[in-house]
Amino acid sequence: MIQDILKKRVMVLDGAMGTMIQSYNLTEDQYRGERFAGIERAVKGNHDLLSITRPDVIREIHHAFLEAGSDFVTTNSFNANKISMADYGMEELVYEMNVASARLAREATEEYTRRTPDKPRFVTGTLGPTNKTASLSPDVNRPAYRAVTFDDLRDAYYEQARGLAEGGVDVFLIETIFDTLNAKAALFAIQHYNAESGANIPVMVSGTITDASGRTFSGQMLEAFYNSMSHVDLLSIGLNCSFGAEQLREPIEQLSKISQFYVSAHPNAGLPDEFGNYNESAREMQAHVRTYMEEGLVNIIGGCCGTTPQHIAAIAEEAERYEPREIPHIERATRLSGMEPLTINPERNFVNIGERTNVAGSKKFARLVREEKFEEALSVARQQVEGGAQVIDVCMDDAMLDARSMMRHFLNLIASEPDVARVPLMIDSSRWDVIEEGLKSVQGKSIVNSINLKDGEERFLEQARLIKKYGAAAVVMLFDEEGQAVDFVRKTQIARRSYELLTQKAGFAPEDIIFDANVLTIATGMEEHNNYAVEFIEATRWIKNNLPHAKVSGGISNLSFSFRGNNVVREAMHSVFLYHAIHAGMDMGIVNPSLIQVYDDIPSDLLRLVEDVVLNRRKDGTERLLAYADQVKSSGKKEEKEADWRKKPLPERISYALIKGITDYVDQDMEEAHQSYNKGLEVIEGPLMSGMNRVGELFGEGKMFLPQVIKSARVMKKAVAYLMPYIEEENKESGESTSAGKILLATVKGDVHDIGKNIVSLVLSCNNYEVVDLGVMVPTEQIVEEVGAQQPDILGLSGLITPSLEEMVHVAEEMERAGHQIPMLVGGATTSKAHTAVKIAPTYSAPVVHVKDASRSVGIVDQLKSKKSRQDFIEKLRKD
Ligand code: THG
Repeated sequence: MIQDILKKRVMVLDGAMGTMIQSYNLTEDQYRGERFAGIERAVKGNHDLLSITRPDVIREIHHAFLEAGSDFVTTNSFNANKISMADYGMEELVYEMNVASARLAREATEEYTRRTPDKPRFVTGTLGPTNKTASLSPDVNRPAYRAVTFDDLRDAYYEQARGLAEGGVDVFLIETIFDTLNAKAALFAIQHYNAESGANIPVMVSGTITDASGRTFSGQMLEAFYNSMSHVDLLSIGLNCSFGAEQLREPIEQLSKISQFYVSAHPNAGLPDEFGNYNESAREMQAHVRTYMEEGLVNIIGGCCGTTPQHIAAIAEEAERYEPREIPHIERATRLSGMEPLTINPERNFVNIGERTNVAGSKKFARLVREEKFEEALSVARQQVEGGAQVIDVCMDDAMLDARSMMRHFLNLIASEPDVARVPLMIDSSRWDVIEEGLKSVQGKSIVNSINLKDGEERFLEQARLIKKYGAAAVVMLFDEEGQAVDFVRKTQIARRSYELLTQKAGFAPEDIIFDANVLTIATGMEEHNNYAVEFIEATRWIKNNLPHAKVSGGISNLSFSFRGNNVVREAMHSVFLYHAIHAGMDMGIVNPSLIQVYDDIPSDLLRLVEDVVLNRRKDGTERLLAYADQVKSSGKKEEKEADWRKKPLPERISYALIKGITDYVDQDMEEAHQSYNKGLEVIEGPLMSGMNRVGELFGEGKMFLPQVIKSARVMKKAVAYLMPYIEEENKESGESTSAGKILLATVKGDVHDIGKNIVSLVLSCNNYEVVDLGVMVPTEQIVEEVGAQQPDILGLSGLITPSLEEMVHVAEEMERAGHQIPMLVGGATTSKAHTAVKIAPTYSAPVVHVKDASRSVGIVDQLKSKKSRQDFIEKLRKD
């Protein structure tokens, strides 16, 4: 029914649940109701609980939005998952909350469907992002650490999906996605629920953009996000929250061009002001939404934060007036992603897959991993990408390693390395459990390497179905129950059989099948090996002509194993082989990208000899090539030339390393800096701070995105760690061994962000302040208590999201009530000078200072601590 309506008109989603609930100003007791009156923890702000304790409020909101013209009513279940509910100790109530929320929405829609039978209404069961992120580490020092795993998320979402479905939702909506891996876990859980229950509830997906770069919080570009989500036949894909309708228009337009699904948008009522309020009026928002409609960008429209029934009524007017978006014709292609999209289609050039991050294929990489030198191991990956790899093959199959946990560890590290993570990954293992571990660790659409028919059809199909469920493409090796296919006939037979099984029985998209036609070693001296390259090339041609949309790949370096040690000959062989295989239709190959020689650059005598061998043109080809090989000395590896940026002056190098997040040269550069600046602290306050300021500027302008900024913070941290012993020594010498003062820092309750706060902590520590960091999500009571116990000189509060503003006011009030008199600093993305002055400062009698960014913290703290300037500073602040 929904599909039918969507063909005819733009459908309307409702508006914000959260900000509507806030307008009721419910008290702690009202949140609790009778049932939870006696519980220990505070639950004010637990909106989802209201479906149980205050169904009247939720019902009223649903009715108001239905009255305004919503086709879809969204359940009050945004945080009703056991990960988010852990904050309130209410994990046990999750299922009940979801059933209750779905029932309330169901009752409301049924009532309105009865009233307006020509306009049936539908229930959208919302699944929020949870409060944890699976793709990023919350700890700058441990980039491979994750606060939540794919399995945790999958189980939590499954429980929620079951509750929503059993309560009667018509559609699932995975929304406000800031981390694609979280959303992939949700999609996995829903696919599982749908298959198991037979319910087949359609799925809407809606991402969110978190900064000026136009990327998701986990760093993905929009098309990359789309590619990561489109393995499921979605009802719609769209964007919500993040911006107002005006700012969301451009990304919606992008999505509208690439999406084969219906497109949805539910923007905020403008951007929040300095007080965290959304002020765009219904009429203003309507005008912006009209520009969507005029160009046919959307099929479903609604509102997010700050939108009221008036906004929805205004939007519904526009929805009625215009035609819906027409789904464009989207070319079939293999669409992969890392943080950036990668499309492989026939028009595209050959795709290089980097082979060096393979413990079985590189002695160096194997040693680095075994010795746990992960920074260097990551540099191998980075060099691959810099050398032109468009995908990276990662293999941890080694008897001495725990391949499974190493796969996870290394992929997690890659995820926090935006220069590497921009490309899709090829997860290479002969063990299924290792592959599955890999699939649970990547937000992008990757390639599984590999599956085959060696153990029969059942296992093959089972693995293929799982790969599809996780959302990946797959390399299919041409093996069957009888073994490896070496000749054209068997290769093509197995390819056809695999293709038919995958497309007809596993529901696999043909463009997600990548055949590996087995590149086998030639010129071994055994006659039966001589035609291997030709068999591969001919099989490639056949596959491309007979199995529509499937791709062909292979491991190129296998070809030349018999010339190990002679890279001149090996490279020439690879380049000749590729030249002919690509002509036959080969799409991609596992190679050492920085060692690919240009076909035209091969000396003509060598070229003829190599071509004789690869194309099997003469019987004595191998002998003749061997004779030639004896003459040329292996040039070994080409000199790795030091990158150009290393030649720049020191401050520029420091700035470059910070912006690019390169840790390789930090120690060396810091040593040099310490020698030329004489004092450790001056290095921090000079070139390091100015580099970090540049990072801040670029982030503000949308030219850097979050994962990159985290890497910069890591470089900063490493630099400071290197300078620390010097600074301590210097402080001893100058007799400044006593601390300059004690600062207590905390990210307030409800907020998990601490990158900025960590930098503040770092800078203050470096300036001889003793910093006590209480961490994130710190409840007000704990902050106030710790101030009493620790007796700090100054308290610093941090927060990134809008609700933190209110929480900070609460902290100030409680500080006042407890009679504390120390100055308070306020910082973080949504905090502002105006909000601090007008909302926080009046509730607290000691100075409250807004700190615009980390670099200002030392100056402000110094002034507050100095007897001389303190009075002037406070005076100026008051005036301001
Ligand atoms: N098909 C698929 N996957 C594959 C292969 C394939 N994965 C592994 C392998 N084959 C492709 N990768 C490599 C990696 C390195 C080398 C060959 C293939 C290689 N290594 C040097 C050697 O052995 O001489 C090692 C040199 C060193 O230690 O530095 O050649 O075919 N689907």
